[in-house]
Amino acid sequence: MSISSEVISGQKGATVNIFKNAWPLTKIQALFELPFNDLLFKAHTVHRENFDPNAVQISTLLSIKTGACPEDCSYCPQSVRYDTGLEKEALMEIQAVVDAAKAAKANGASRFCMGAAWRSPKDRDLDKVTQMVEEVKALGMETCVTLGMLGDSQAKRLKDAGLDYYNHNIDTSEDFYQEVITTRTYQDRLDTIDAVRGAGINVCSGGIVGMGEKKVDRAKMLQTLANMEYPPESVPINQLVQVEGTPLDGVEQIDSIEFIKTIAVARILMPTSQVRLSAGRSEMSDEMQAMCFFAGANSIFYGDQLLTTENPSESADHQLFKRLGVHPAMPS
Ligand code: SAM
Ligand code: DTB
Ligand code: SF4
Repeated sequence: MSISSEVISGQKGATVNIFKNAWPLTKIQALFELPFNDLLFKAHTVHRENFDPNAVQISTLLSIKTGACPEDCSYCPQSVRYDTGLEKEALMEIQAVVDAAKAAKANGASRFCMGAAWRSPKDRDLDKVTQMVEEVKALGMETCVTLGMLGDSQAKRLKDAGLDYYNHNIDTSEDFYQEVITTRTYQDRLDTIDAVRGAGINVCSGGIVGMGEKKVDRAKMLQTLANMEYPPESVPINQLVQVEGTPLDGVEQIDSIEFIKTIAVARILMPTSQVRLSAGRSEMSDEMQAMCFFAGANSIFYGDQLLTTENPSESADHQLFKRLGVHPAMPS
């Protein structure tokens, strides 16, 4: 069976796995073990079969509620448990969010992603967030929010407001997960993804590499994503941004070739998903990012800040796109 015949196009533009658990771990590990050039050739071929190889989707992030989060995610500067010197900020006013979205649109972003440092939103928080979604959507942008755990009725409210994507990462393998987060389970995350999918919202889910996980954890994380009944439409691959004060500050960094391989394997396993070269680009050279695009990454966060940490400047990204002959992808 060829790689691309393992999936077929399904309803709502999502891709349905016709064979659940289509990817056994051994096959994924075998991809990671391929010589680098063989793996990249395979990934790039799959990429070309499914996408314009020179188009990169552009999303801009805004932290709409910052810090003081009760969760203990060991990578995160926004957890109340770690002293990272971050100033907390209450949920932003709607107009300020709309103004930021307008500016992002004027700068070329097609999707606006709003992030809140919550374990899960309260229903009254959603009153405000649903209005933000409606108003940003009215600007002609795709909308994405990441608000923590979500129940079915909350997901439905966001869908009714017109939300296009919900970001909720599985972060790593189920095995390694408990070494990173103790305040919510892996199953909690999968349940939220099910609620989002059930409401008919596109799923954005990926993880973080470079947290001290083993190779097998990266393979298992991608296996979990690829073997979902509907793999996520958008798969952010974050390289850990080490932040002073967090437990993961100082952990051994991931080898850059391993990072590129992770992108390539994600592309092969999820041929029609957008694979986002997500956090960590400030620490990557242009050449490294170019290799990631060749390996199948076709989406980035654009704008000089992620949620609370640094991202490459807009002018650096303009230069990069120009050097590579890459152009922003049109919204689908
Ligand atoms: N609080 C919500 C939640 O965790 O679902 C939404 C915001 S949270 C900051 C979104 C994602 O950002 C996390 O799941 C994690 O994958 C990523 N993230 C957070 N801190 C990071 C860091 N230091 N480096 C890389 N990715 C990070
Ligand atoms: C995702 O996978 N990465 C983004 C977004 N989804 C919300 C967040 C990255 C956060 C990096 C640390 C920070 O800036 O606080
Ligand atoms: Fe809170 Fe999200 Fe950060 Fe975890 S990743 S501490 S849930 S803001």
